[in-house]
Amino acid sequence: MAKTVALFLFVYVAGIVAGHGEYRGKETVSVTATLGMPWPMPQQYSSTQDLFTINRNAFKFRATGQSCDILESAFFRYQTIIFGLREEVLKFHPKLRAGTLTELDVNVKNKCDRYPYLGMDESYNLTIAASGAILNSNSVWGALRGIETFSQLVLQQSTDMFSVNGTTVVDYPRFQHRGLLLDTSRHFLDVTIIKQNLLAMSQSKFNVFHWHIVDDQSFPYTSNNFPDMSKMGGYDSRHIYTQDQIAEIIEYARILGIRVVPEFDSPGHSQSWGKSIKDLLTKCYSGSKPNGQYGPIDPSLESSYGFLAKFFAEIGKVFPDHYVHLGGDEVNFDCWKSNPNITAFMKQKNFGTDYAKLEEYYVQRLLDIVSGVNKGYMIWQEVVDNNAKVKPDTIVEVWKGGYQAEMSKVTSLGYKTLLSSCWYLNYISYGTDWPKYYSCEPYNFNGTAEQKKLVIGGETCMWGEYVDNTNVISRTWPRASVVAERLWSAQSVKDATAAAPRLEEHRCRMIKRGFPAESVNGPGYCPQEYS
Ligand code: CP6
Repeated sequence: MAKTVALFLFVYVAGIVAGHGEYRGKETVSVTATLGMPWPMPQQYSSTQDLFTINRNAFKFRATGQSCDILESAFFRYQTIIFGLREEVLKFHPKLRAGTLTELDVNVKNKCDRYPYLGMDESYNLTIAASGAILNSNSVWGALRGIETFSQLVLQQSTDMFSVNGTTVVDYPRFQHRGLLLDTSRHFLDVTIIKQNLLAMSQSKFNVFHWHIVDDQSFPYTSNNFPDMSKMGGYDSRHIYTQDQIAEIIEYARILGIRVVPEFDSPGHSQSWGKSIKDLLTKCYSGSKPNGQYGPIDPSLESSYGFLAKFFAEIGKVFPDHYVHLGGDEVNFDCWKSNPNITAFMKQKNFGTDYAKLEEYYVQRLLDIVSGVNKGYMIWQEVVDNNAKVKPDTIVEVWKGGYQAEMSKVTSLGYKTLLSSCWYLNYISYGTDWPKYYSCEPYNFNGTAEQKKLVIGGETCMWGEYVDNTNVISRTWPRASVVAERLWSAQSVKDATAAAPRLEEHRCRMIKRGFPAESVNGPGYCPQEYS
């Protein structure tokens, strides 16, 4: 089933990994796609030579266990994804026909949950044999993952005829949190683009959309309690998300089994908040006078916490996921240092000149506010680096370089940990860069088995400084899929040379399904180019 990989690829990829991936024009880099192989690789996967034909006019999905809107909509969606696409006629081998397939029985044991959540059961078993095609799962989430796998195994043979090989799959994710971050502050992203990205995520089995919705540059979140925040903090009146649009995105994600975790980053990265909320940001001083510049949120004023309590009470209601990301990264102390009121506050609190203590004080109060509205929180690593004592169920996201030492430290403190350091998709360079993402292993740090258990997954990040509606999908995909496989598949699935032909098929499949996924393996072509 697997096809050839040009010999040069290995040399080329090895060169890149070794850090000298310069252009050498004479090489023919070409990867031939596999046919009907899944991405990410299931935990156990085997296929036979038996070929079952499927007539698209006769095939249907059938719920033989629990069902609900999530499953019904998956049936509808995949009917189109598998059968409703442009024709692609492949070589057909009628002699190998082992029978016909007219349905996939989807047998969900437990009643559907309304929303996906951290630790949901995504396991499933899929069998395609002469006795029939059956997908078994405990939860509807497992059924979603299994139907996606099934859709990847089906190939088109002629206008109405499709085929699938005899297959046995036993599958479950290695990590329970498999996230992708998009930043809608540096550039606004349209609702349609966010939805398209969510659909792409579901097809690589990602389950968390980390929505870095606001930052210094703009505040596109339309608040019910503080409507001026987007009026004055948004780029303009069209580059904002209404409450209806936010609900639409959360609903679209729910149907795909994807959690939406919003990030409201503070006390740094919050310049746009200050456009509307009076006295929220610290006034920076030159000498004895405010100089018109603003710094992080002012931790010395009670009014700041009054605002935060009201704001996060709303966020707690608008976003159904248990977790909110509270940021806490890259807090610059210079402005705090310049402000005499802050100096007086530091003195009163006995912080000396340790501004990390001031930051810790702020974060502590923010965390108390957010747990007060019954939410769990995620934070960037700096919060822990600055010694803030956070709730035991806090999730710490490691993003800086030298992640091994940080993972050791954070897990030794007993916190659940996410890795993102090595999966920054915003970095781009000439050539094939995905093996670098593929080779990053979350367990690759010094720690006990107990510590390793605290690693609940990771996130790949597409920061928004240099992406907008025109290029975010193509720059994110299929590079993000590489991280999806690291987070879903067995630890032993790590050979980039072996993965390349399957990734090539995955990218071509994305193109066939309408995503402008960029070329990642060098010269070649897809049977169905995007147009
Ligand atoms: N914005 C915020 C960013 C980044 C972070 N936080 C960032 C830092 C370095 C790189 C990319 C993004 N743009 N709020 C760090 C978590 Cl390379």
